[in-house]
Amino acid sequence: MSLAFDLVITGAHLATMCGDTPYGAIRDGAVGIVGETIAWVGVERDLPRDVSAHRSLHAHGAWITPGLIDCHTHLVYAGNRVDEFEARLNGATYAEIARAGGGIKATVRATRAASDDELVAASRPRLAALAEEGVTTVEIKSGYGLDTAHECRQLRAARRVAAEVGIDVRTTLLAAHAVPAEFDGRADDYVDLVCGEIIPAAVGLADAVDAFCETIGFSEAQTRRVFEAARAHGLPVKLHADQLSDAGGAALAAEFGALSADHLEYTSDAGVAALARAGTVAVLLPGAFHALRETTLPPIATIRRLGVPMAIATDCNPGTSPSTSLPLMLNLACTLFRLTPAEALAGVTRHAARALGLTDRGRLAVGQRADLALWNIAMPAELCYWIGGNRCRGIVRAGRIAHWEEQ
Ligand code: DI6
Ligand code: FE
Repeated sequence: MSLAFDLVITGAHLATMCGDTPYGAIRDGAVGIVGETIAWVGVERDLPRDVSAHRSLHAHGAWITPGLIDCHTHLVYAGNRVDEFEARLNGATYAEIARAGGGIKATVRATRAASDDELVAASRPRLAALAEEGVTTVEIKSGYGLDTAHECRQLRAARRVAAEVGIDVRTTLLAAHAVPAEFDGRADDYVDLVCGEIIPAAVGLADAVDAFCETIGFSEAQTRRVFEAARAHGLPVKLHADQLSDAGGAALAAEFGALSADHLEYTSDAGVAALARAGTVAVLLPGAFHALRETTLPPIATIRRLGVPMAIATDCNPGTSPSTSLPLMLNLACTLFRLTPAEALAGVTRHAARALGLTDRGRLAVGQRADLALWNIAMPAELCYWIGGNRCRGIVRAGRIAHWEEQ
C-alpha cells in the first residue's frame, strides 16, 4: 500500500499516551499526518518503503507528546491582584481584603470596565504563554462579568483571543462564580438571573456550564438549579467542587453526569465513589493548592483506587493561581500531590480531553487530531522534573507546523 502524507516526522520518540504501558512510549518512532489528522504512528523502521510526504521533519531524538490540553482556566480578565498578594504578605487577611471589596469582585470591576479590545489584549499574553509551552487546546471560563452582557462578552473574548493565538478553545459559562455587588445579600435572585437569562443568552457561546459550589460561593441547592437550567438548554456541566470545604460538590457533579469535578481537596470517599460511577473526570489544580498554601490534599489514593481519571490544569486566574505554565503544574502535581509522572502526563493529555468531552485528541493515534508538541527531554518524566523553564521546541496544531526549532 502506498501512503501519501502531508507531513511526516521521523527521528522522534513518542509518548502516545495509548494503551496500558506508561506513556504508551514508542522509541525511534514516526508520525504521518494527512490534513488535520494523524494517519500513521509507529516505529520508524515499520514505515512503508514507498511512503511519500509533501513535507518531512526530523526530530533528532526529541520526544513528541500529544499537544497539551489545559482543561480549566479563567484566563480572560482585566487587571491583576498583585496588590492583594503583597497586602497579604504584609499581614492583611483574605477576608479583610474581600470585605474591602477585593478578591473576585475586584477582578469583576476591572473586567467590566475594560473595552473588548482591552480585555483581549490583556488576556492574549497569558494564552500565548500557555501555547509556547505546548498547549494546543485550552478551556476558558467566564465568571468575571456576572451579568448577561458581560458574561457573554467574556465568552466572545475567549473565542477571539484563542483565534488570535491560533489555538483551539472550549468556553465555559461560570456566571455562578460569585454574587455580584448589585445582588448583595440576594444570592437566590442572582441565581434566578443566571438560570432565566444568562444561561439562555450563552447558548451558542458556551460549550459547558460551571459553578462555584462552596460556602463562600453557591449552595448545593443553588448549584442544582444552575445545573437544571444548563441541562434544559442542552449544555454539559462541570463543577468547582469541594475546594475549601466538603460541600457535597463531587456527588452533585456526579448526579448530573458532569464532564468534570474540579479541585476536590475536601471531597469525601463517598464523593469519589460517585464520580467513579458517573465517569466524571477529577480535575486537580495544584497551582491553587500551592498559592492558597492549602494543606488538605485531594483524596488521591481513593481517586486512584476507584479508577477515576485524573486531569491536571493551571486554573490560571488572578486570585488563586496566577500561572500560565502547564508544565509547572505537572511538577506541582508530582511534588505536592504525589502523582506519578505518567499519571500527570495523562492528566494534561487524554484525561484533560475527556474533561472537556473531547474524544478526538489527547493521544497520538490514527484518526486523532494532529496536535503535537516536541520536547527537548531525555525521557517523558523530564516534563514533570523541571520547576520552570520551557523545553518545548516544536508545535503542530491540526496538522500545521506552528513552531519548529531545529536543534
Ligand atoms: N476557585 C478558584 O480558585 C478561583 N475561582 C474559584 O471558584 C478563584 C478566582 C479568583 O480569586 O479570582
Ligand atoms: Fe477555577
